[in-house]
Amino acid sequence: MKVSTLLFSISSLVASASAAAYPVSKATCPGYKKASYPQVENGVYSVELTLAGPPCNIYGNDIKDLKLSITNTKGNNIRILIEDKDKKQYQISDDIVVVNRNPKNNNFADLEINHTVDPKTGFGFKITRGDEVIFDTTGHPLIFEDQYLELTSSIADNANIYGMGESADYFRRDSNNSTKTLWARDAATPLKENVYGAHSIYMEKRNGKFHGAYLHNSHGMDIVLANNTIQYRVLGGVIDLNVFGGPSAYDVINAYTELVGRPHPLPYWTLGLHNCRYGYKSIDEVNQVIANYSSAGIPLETMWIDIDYMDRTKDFTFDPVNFPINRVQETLRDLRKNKQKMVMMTDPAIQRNSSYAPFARGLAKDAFIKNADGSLYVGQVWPGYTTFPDWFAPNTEEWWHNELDLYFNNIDLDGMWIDMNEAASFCTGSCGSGISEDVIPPFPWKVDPPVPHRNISKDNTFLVPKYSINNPQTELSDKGIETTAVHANGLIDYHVHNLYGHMMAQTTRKFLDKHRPNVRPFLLTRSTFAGTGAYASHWNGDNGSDWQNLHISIPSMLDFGIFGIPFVGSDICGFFGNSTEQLCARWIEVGAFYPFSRVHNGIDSSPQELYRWPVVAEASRRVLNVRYQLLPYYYTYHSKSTISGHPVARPLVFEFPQDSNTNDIDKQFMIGEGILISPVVAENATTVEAYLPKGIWYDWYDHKGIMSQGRNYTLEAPIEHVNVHIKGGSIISTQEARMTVEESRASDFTLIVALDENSKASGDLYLDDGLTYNTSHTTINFSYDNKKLTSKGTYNYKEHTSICKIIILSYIKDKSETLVVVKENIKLDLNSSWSIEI
Ligand SMILES: *[C@@H]1O[C@H](CO)[C@@H](O)[C@H](O)[C@H]1NC(C)=O
Ligand SMILES: *[C@@H]1O[C@H](CO)[C@@H](O)[C@H](O)[C@H]1NC(C)=O
Ligand SMILES: *[C@@H]1O[C@H](CO)[C@@H](O)[C@H](O)[C@H]1NC(C)=O
Ligand SMILES: *[C@@H]1O[C@H](CO)[C@@H](O)[C@H](O)[C@H]1NC(C)=O
Ligand SMILES: *[C@@H]1O[C@H](CO)[C@@H](O)[C@H](O)[C@H]1NC(C)=O
Ligand SMILES: *[C@@H]1O[C@H](CO)[C@@H](O)[C@H](O)[C@H]1NC(C)=O
Ligand SMILES: *[C@@H]1O[C@H](CO)[C@@H](O)[C@H](O)[C@H]1NC(C)=O
Ligand SMILES: *[C@@H]1O[C@H](CO)[C@@H](O)[C@H](O)[C@H]1NC(C)=O
Ligand SMILES: *[C@@H]1O[C@H](CO)[C@@H](O)[C@H](O)[C@H]1NC(C)=O
Ligand SMILES: *[C@@H]1O[C@H](CO)[C@@H](O)[C@H](O)[C@H]1NC(C)=O
Ligand SMILES: *[C@@H]1O[C@H](CO)[C@@H](O)[C@H](O)[C@H]1NC(C)=O
Ligand SMILES: CC(=O)N[C@H]1CO[C@H](CO)[C@@H](O)[C@@H]1O
Repeated sequence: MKVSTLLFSISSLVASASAAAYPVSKATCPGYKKASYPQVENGVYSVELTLAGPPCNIYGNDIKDLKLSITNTKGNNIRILIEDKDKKQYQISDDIVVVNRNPKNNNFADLEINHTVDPKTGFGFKITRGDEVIFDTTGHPLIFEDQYLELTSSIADNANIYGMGESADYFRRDSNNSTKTLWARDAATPLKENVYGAHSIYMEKRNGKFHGAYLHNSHGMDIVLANNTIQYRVLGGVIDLNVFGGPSAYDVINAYTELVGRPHPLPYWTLGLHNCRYGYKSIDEVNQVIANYSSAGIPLETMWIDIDYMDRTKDFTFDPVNFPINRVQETLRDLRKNKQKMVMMTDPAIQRNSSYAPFARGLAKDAFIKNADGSLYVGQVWPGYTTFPDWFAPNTEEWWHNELDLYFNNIDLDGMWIDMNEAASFCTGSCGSGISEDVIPPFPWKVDPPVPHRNISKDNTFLVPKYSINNPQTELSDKGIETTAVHANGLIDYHVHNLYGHMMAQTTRKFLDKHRPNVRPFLLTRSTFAGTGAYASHWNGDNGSDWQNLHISIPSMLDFGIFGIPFVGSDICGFFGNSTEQLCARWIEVGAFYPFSRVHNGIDSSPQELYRWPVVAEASRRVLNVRYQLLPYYYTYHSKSTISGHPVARPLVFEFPQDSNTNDIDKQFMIGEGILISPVVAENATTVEAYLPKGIWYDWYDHKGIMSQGRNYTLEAPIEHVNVHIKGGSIISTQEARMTVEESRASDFTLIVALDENSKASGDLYLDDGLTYNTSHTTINFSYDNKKLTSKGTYNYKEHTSICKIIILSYIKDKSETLVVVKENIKLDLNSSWSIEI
């Protein structure tokens, strides 16, 4: 949601200053040498390392004695753990990120690791896949200090690098000169900078093959791409590096999500269209929006309410005048009657106010973050001076679950939205400490710009670390909980800042699982970390209503496919600023294909619900018609993601890795393997340059085929139209587009059989009740060959609908035209195998 825009101009000035602090003379760093005989125990190779010369102490104190452990997990995933021998450095515990160290599924690439000690640079290691070296630290001294780690590996010339974030950036990262900073931050998606989440996984494509690496570390870090290297500069902890051999992009993501957690299963209804805005003035306005979507014939599945419903923005309360609880309950009941849903927002910050029961109960349970002297840490968020739940404290879960239980007794929502969990705070430090509770904060709370900025002692290296990551704020603590704030176990926030949103999501999902046992919850979170996909989904935060953001929304979505959070999307039509009719039309033409498709808007922006402009309404009806027909297809890919992590929205380079023309493409994307979207993301354009990889591509609407050798095509794209193609060789399962997901799901199926050059096609369909965890399910593989359509599968779910139409598309090369055969008035069963001649 929101952010203080005021802070921007100030902070960007500071950014350049901190970047200039590097490089320093690393030449003095001695590296490490072996200090013991290697041991192999339970398949883990280990050896002690010791500093190979006098310490260099660049950004901290060199740690003399280390232990190296290498686990080669079935040839595909090598884990290299370099920790301090005394184990004093912070390591993420396995219950926070539930790592699976015993992978089952990954046995694709044969990785090998060799390590050496160079007389000049000391210990280094090399990981090879066959003849290829894919990770190589030799020649670059390892630096291991209490507050600074540095690990460097070589990358190819002009390397194809993807991943690392969260950051609004072009999909292929600039490998010659760029820095990805990992420090969760409440910022309005400034280009290339660090924002809400922290994901260190990157992937590199070389010669058509992918590999990747994930550094399991929660500290702030820069990952620098320059001089043919990738360099990790980390503010603490240990090196726990996991290298994945691929060789496909999906193999890497499979191995990564197997390690940190697979995406959670989704309730089917979440695939419908969502609408939200910050700034709805009353429940009456919300009701009007719901009605106006309906009368415009635009399917609205889920109505959202931002913090507006709260009483002076306090969690778990209702504004008695504008959002009285009984009226909100009534809206929920009405939505349910129409098979629609409702989601509302909850923030972590709790108003410090003894008369406010959630605070009083949290205090009694000792559930909040503290200052070093044991007093409460008090920052500022929407309701004024606030405390923050400490997810490390032993009673916090019980307290939070109780508050949620009381809240759900009032309003039994279909899903939850947790925001501001970086965790954002508008003032720097515990600014409410020492201020009496009787001081009534102004409402709505205005952000205090940090000018003049407070003076802090540079001697406290947890406030001002000697290595300054490229976080564009004056202090690391700006806009968030102070790095020296203390968690229950005595840990300061410096070490675990990036885990806050992840832990909140984990604890919140646990409640939702208890609240409706066996029903898959829906939870949306702003801040994420490695493995958050197992608990929650994500939207890309507070973007702007402009053309650049429309474009960047595509790579931002694709990044989260790598991060193991495939259910993702950006605010359709943009959050900050005023959208225009043209921009909003083009945006829904992209956004209708985001896995998570939600219109959202900022409080100061003019309204942009999809019915507001005639052109947008028409574009929405057309494109949502495509989306809703494709719901079974989307759902099938989401179900696959829970098993293999494979993303739903895919970059062309993952699907066509041998075709180097696809390396940079991030204005087009695929849904699954069979649907290509080529939208307009430029103002005033009425055509689009679309790259069609080698093969046959059928236009979604008129079925016209193109046989491409792999080149750009100029396609017509009038304002209400988005180009969608079906890849030859695919069988796409569709149902009818209706006003709700439930109605669509109950309609007849149509199979679109799009033949390739050999007149063959295949595709999958996954079916279950769309709601519970332990539902029985059916998986069907359709294939077409030699004029015969075959359905084979495992049928455990009793499906009540049937296939009532088949459309066969075949491109006739000699005539350069498409032959369309439609078979109607049929009824083919989805509960058993069959085969028919067509
Ligand atoms: C790596 O070490 C293995 C033995 O563990 C050896 O067979 C292989 O040749 C070495 N590879 C390289 C590239 O040095
Ligand atoms: C990388 O940057 C260097 C220095 O700025 C430049 O000389 C070189 O041409 C660049 N390489 C690529 C592939 O852009
Ligand atoms: C690298 O990028 C930074 C920040 O964008 C820029 O200031 C610098 O000039 C670039 N360096 C080279 C060698 O291109
Ligand atoms: C890359 O190498 C150049 C020349 O040695 C150096 O000035 C620059 O700082 C290096 N960049 C990084 C990020 O190490
Ligand atoms: C809903 O539509 C009605 C009728 O066009 C209009 O008067 C009202 O302002 C609209 N309200 C909202 C919130 O869109
Ligand atoms: C403190 O909480 C009580 C109970 O919710 C509320 O009536 C009061 O307005 C709150 N105080 C402030 C300063 O917001
Ligand atoms: C910071 O220190 C400077 C010089 O010591 C002083 O002039 C200034 O008022 C201080 N600022 C704050 C916010 O305390
Ligand atoms: C699983 O579903 C069945 C009904 O199909 C139900 O009886 C059972 O309690 C469910 N199990 C769990 C763990 O919820
Ligand atoms: C957006 O439009 C509103 C009127 O609806 C206007 O008050 C506001 O200034 C506009 N904002 C921008 C950023 O142009
Ligand atoms: C789009 O057209 C409008 C109206 O003619 C014009 O003002 C605007 O500059 C054009 N934008 C671009 C990017 O060409
Ligand atoms: C296709 O067009 C884009 C720009 O519209 C261009 O960047 C790209 O190089 C073109 N691809 C090919 C293969 O010509
Ligand atoms: C990538 C990008 O364009 N980000 C923009 C998102 O919107 C905010 C507010 O308009 C801008 O400040 C960012 O630059």
